[in-house]
Amino acid sequence: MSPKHAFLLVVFLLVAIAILYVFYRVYRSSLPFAVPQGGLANANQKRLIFFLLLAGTAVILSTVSFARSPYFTFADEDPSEVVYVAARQFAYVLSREAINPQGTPAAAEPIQLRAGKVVEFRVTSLDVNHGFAIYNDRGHLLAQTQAMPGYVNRLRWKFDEPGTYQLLCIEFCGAAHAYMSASFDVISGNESQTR
Ligand SMILES: [Cu+2]
Repeated sequence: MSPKHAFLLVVFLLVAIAILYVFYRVYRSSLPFAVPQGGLANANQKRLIFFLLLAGTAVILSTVSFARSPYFTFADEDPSEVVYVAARQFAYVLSREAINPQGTPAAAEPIQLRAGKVVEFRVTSLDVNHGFAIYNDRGHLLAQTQAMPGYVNRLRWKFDEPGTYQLLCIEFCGAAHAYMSASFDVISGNESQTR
């Protein structure tokens, strides 16, 4: 068993034990009420400690996770390229020019980006909510945002490797949702850009 699988197994077992414990406590709480030793004051004190611990855990987890929020990724770097994205059932329109949601649907143009440069995607939807998820050629999700009608969500990303990247919809949007995809190329930062 690889270390990664062993780690997953341990996490799974810990979660399973936690779930069993919750079920056990729920079962116990259904038994006739017994006055705790030390009376109700003791129980209230336990409850207070429990909630203080819970609040402390929430503060620690929020502090750790908010600092890694993708909203702040490349926030202090100006994008060198902007790509406008309009999602609709069941395709993406990618364009270098702003897309007017009320206008005639723009034709998708092939997009070529440069590696090592910050690009900003301005993502909207022409109909319902869609996902806008960027995958590399190994099928790893790199970044994602929602495509929402009436809103423009900005997603900044820097591609480290040249290659073909795939866009997939990860928000269920209708019958052909599973086939909603598009792709764009990232070329090495040194090559001259052709459009
Ligand atoms: Cu979809």
